[in-house]
Amino acid sequence: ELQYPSQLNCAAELLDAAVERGAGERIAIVGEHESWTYAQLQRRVDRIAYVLRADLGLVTGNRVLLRGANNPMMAACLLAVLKAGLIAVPTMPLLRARELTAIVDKANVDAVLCSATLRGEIDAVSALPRHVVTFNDPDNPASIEAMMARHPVPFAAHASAADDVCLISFTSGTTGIPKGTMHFHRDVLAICDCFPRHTLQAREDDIFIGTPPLAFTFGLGGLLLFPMRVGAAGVLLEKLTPDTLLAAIDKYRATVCFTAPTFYRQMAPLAANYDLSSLTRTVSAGEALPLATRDAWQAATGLRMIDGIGATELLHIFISAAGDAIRPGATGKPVPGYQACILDASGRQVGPGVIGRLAVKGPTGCRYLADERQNDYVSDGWNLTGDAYEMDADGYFYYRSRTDDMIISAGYNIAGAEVEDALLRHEAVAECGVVGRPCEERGQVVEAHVVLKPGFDPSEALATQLQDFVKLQIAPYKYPRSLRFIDKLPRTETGKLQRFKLRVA
Ligand code: 3UK
Repeated sequence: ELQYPSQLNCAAELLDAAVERGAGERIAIVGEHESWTYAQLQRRVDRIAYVLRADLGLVTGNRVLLRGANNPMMAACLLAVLKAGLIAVPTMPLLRARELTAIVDKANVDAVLCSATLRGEIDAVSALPRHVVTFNDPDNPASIEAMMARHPVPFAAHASAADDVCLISFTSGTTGIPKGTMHFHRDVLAICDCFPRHTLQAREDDIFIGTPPLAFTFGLGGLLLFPMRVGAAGVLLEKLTPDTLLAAIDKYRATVCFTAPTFYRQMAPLAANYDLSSLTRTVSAGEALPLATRDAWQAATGLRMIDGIGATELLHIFISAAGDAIRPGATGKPVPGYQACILDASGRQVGPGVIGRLAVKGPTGCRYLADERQNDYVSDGWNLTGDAYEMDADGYFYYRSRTDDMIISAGYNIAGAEVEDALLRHEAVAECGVVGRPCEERGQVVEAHVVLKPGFDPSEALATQLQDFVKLQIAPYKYPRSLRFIDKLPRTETGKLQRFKLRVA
């Protein structure tokens, strides 16, 4: 059981506590153009907190929309919002005015802090709040940087309650309207005290790196909160590609990497071109990790991938395994602090070997902001993530599919992920997505959308070869009766395959 005092400000706990513990001169954040020690970060955060309170006149509980790529000022603004007792509403850099308008409206945003380069889309938002201020904009006299310079340090952290909301995180939403999820100050600390402590065993000398945006809780935890909790460093980089991430791991001697399975899949064949000897833990989340990808990454780097399932609703990873506890094919076991079980359609717990709905309970949980879907996600204190999972006799959890993506063909239940894994083992396949397409005769037919590696061209013969290849590896009834070649898979900004787009493609 995690215990926190009833009065708690998570930013003070992460930042001021680190400095008090003597981490002041250690590097907290590394950016493309600068790196800041904990003491430097603290001074910036304090000055920004004054700007928010004194210059913008924001009061406790006001909501501040944040918009920026992964860089040190974005991190400082986020921490300042929390430290000042305001509520952070981070938004994904690629969102357009229409989506931002929905968020401004739904979250009742009182102020916008926006990186100068992303200002354009904000100006197109209808019904903007009174304050829109830019950062990473030092030459502008109205920027945060200009206002900061006029304020002293220290800023005394706002005395928040442990269960005051401090973060509203919007789901990436593969379908439908984005949902805002509310999290407390104690939730922010709870995620730091679960996965990184028990599974990663994060240490002060770790250097965290990766791709997920800070506006995605995967990145917020992995690149900012987790390193700060132990006095380690987080590397924040904009616009990463598989090659530039590998180069950055090499350059900064990173020890812990966070990214999605696709990125590892693309990095594996390039890994030999870099010195990755500093890396000791690599975390894959956001989507199912195919065994083929786990194997390719391990063959290329010698590292056993740490798979972990997380969700915006639960803030971060709640099932995972590292080191000798890794069981290939399984996501892992509940992270200490969390419980998980599998439920059947009527909500009864099922035993090992039966596929059902994953249910999770722990120190964090789903609180939708004004959304009637709350009761679909939380039932009897258990969070229903919408994933079909299976447990084994040793308590390991195996991902099968999203509950609404299970393919039912001629009476058989088929998990698309299993077919994808089989296809990914073929030398010609770079990426693939397998979905159920409606069909008179079978209800649904298994359909594969395949992106080929450079040097391979689409043909009838190759399609047949891929179909036969699948039949050799898994039960033949699961093979994709329909197979299409495409140039690129549709993905969300968080790297998730948008299966609904494939079904109508
Ligand atoms: C899927 C996985 C299989 C799963 C997230 C780490 O992805 C995150 O949050 P989202 O709200 O999506 C949640 C859904 O994504 N998923 C995530 N990880 C895995 N499926 N294996 C995995 N390892 O459907 C889940 O319900 O975007 C991930 C940390 C924080 C996060 N917010």
